[in-house]
Amino acid sequence: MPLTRLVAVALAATVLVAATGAPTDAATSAVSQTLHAYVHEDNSIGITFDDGTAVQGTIPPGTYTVDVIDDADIHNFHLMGPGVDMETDVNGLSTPTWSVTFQAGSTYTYQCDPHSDFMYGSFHTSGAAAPTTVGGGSVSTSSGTGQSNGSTPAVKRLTASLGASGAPVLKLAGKTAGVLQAGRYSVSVVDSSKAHGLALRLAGHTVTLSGKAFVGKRTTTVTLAGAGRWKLVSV
Ligand SMILES: [Cu+2]
Repeated sequence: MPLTRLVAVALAATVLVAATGAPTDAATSAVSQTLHAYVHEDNSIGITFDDGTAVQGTIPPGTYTVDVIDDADIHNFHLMGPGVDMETDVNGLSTPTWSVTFQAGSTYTYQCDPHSDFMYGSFHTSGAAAPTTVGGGSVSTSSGTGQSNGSTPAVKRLTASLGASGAPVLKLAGKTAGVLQAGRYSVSVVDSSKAHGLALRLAGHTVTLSGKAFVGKRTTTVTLAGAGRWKLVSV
């Protein structure tokens, strides 16, 4: 290959890299105090700044107004993370406006609860996280909270099973699960009941694992926003 041609190819490659790198740079300059969250009938879910740039990567902490459009009656929009737990109904359409405060040095996740295995996203906030405080009660937290920077949380494996008539059983690494840390979990679901589905529940948080009509095995990835004694319930 002649040298001039080689240079042209190299230049084209450089331009290509610059072009694909652009959205990330744009995201940092596009920050607006109002965010736009959406979930549509076509399984799309997301959150953007005023100019349509996706909210991803790292954004400034602080108080934001979130305008939500949930125009799907089989999906919902659920935004969660430290100090934030807001959701629309799965059944029904709504366009609420939320005021949320994102804490520094934290990770926030959004998802459609019934389809959290493929309809989700997350972003981080800049700055240092405040020391972890557990409000009231006798909640025991295991060691290690607040130590990790949260950039690459490991996915832990759970199994959740529901017999045709028995009680739901939740296991973490083969042992009956007690306190679960916040984070992402890959859950092997075995649902043998035609009448009930499975969900994980903790103090007002409900994460659906399988629907009432579902019978069989599936693997779903869920985000548990809070640490504590998550309970597997049939719903
Ligand atoms: Cu959905």
